Amino acid sequence: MSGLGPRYPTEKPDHPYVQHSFGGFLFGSYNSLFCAGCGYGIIGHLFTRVFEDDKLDPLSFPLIIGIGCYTQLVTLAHHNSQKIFALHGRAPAIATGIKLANPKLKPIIFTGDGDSLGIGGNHFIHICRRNVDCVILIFNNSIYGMTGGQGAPTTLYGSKSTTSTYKTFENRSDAVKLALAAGASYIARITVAHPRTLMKYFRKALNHKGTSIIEVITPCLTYFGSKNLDSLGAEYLGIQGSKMDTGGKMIDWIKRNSVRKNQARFMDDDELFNRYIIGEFRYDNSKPEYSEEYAKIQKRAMEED
Ligand SMILES: Cc1ncc(C[n+]2csc(CCOP(=O)(O)OP(=O)(O)O)c2C)c(N)n1
Ligand code: SF4
Repeated sequence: MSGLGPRYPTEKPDHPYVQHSFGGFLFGSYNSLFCAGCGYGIIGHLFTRVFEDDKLDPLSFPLIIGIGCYTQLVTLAHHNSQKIFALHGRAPAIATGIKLANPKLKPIIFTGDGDSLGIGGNHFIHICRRNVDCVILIFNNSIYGMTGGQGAPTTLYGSKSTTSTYKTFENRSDAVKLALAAGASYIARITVAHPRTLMKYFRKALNHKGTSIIEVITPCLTYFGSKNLDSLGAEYLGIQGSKMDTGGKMIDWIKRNSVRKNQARFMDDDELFNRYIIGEFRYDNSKPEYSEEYAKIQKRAMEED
């Protein structure tokens, strides 16, 4: 949302759901503030598509939105959905409160890699541990987009960012491994270059009781792509890369840099370094859910009185 990159033209939305959103209804158009080529528009489209196709009631799915470029996705959300902007990284605390206050609701969290794994890392761990019934969509663009392209916990080793002009030398956080260790019950990673699978995982998460984590790899061409080469992740091959300064180049790279979980089993650490392993990593519907367990204790306490 830099305002630096080229912008999408103003268009009338052809998507009925979007016409009931802030952007569509109020302005009669959806003039995205994302840079042209940003992956967030794709995610917004797929999100609204699932709601529309499955005729989901937006009232049942409050949106808790972290702080980052993706926050602007709120303008696509249906009028009837409750929308809460969280403090940076604190969306899990709000989702937990909503779930306890009204267990019929299913909170959906929009969060960035910086929001969930940087400043909100602690909250992320504990919502997974508690297995609170909610869906967490982590938009991983490998950078802090909104604040100008600083390195995030997910920035790939050897890549450049505004705060690592030579190279990033830190180890990156892996949202999937973190969620597995912390105890979330449905965990998957996919990219915007795999839209059908993304929708499939999202639907599965909406029907799952417990904490669902879906990490979505998405391009930030303005701050990540334009500083980095598409040979990133294939350094071991020694090839010369070219700058990823368009959405298309970034999506090509994301596709090439993703490895399906089943293929990854046959690859060594060098081959997997800096790559994104995609697929489903856990689906466990036997794990107790936090608000249900809380309700049992509440009932017991009321009976004893
Ligand atoms: C408490 C607090 N600290 C810092 C910030 C500044 N800040 C806003 S967005 C952001 C980075 C967001 O990065 P990410 O979650 O990866 O989302 P993106 O912008 O890349 O979509 C930061 C550091 C803030 N808003 N609040
Ligand atoms: S994530 Fe990057 S490409 Fe997308 S709107 Fe933000 S700065 Fe632009």
